[in-house]
Amino acid sequence: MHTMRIDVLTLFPEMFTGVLDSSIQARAAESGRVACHVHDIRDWADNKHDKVDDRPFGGGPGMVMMCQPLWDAVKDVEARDTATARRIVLTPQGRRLDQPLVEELAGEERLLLIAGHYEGIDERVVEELAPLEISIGDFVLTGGELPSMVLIDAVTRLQEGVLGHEDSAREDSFGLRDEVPGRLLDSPHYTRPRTWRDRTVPEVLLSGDHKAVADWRFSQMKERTRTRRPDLLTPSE
Ligand code: 9D3
Repeated sequence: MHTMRIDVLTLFPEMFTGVLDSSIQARAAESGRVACHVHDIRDWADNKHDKVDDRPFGGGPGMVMMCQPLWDAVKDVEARDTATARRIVLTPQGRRLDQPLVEELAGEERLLLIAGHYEGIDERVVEELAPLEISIGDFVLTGGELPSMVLIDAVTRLQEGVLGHEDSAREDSFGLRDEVPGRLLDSPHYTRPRTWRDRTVPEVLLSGDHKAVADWRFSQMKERTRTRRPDLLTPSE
């Protein structure tokens, strides 16, 4: 049995408690498939005030994360396990996270996630670490902590034995289907009662005809993708 090790370096480790204790992460930890370790970069500050950030050269608002604490933290934490870590910095300047990238990272033995905060990280330590830089989308957050948790959640659910039924990881709304290029959104879902506020469940779902149900769902997937996310049907590369 394999275990994926994830180390997170952050200035706000308390943000991760709760998220890592709940649902999928807790099950992954219990099953031994994923081991998550969160570290406070401040523990590696070598100055008497535990300073980890400073004012930007050239002026401007905000603070910049200093090279030394982060570099020392990476070196120490990496040495805690013999497996080589895939280094990742969560940054607005990074490659956009999508399911193919999640699947690639889910196959790694070990990840080292670095959550930036404040205006950013001193570029020299980023260059020295040569990490994969990842963004979760074109909107402004206050730091890389939530993006780190998003990435942890996405890769954890792909580890074998983490989900209840093995199919749901691969067969979800972004699962690959043939016939249509790219990926498809999910079809609508219904449960009891059969009528609610005069709204009835589509007849085909009550028919017991599994082929008809599968055909209906697939046509719904294609139609909803066409109207809501036509970009998914147009491979851009
Ligand atoms: C308003 C501050 N901006 C100055 C023009 C730059 C900026 C610095 C730091 C914007 C955001 C952040 C903090 N965000 C992240 O570290 C981050 C992030 C994000 O904001 N959106 C999507 N993905 C990510 S991954 C890391």
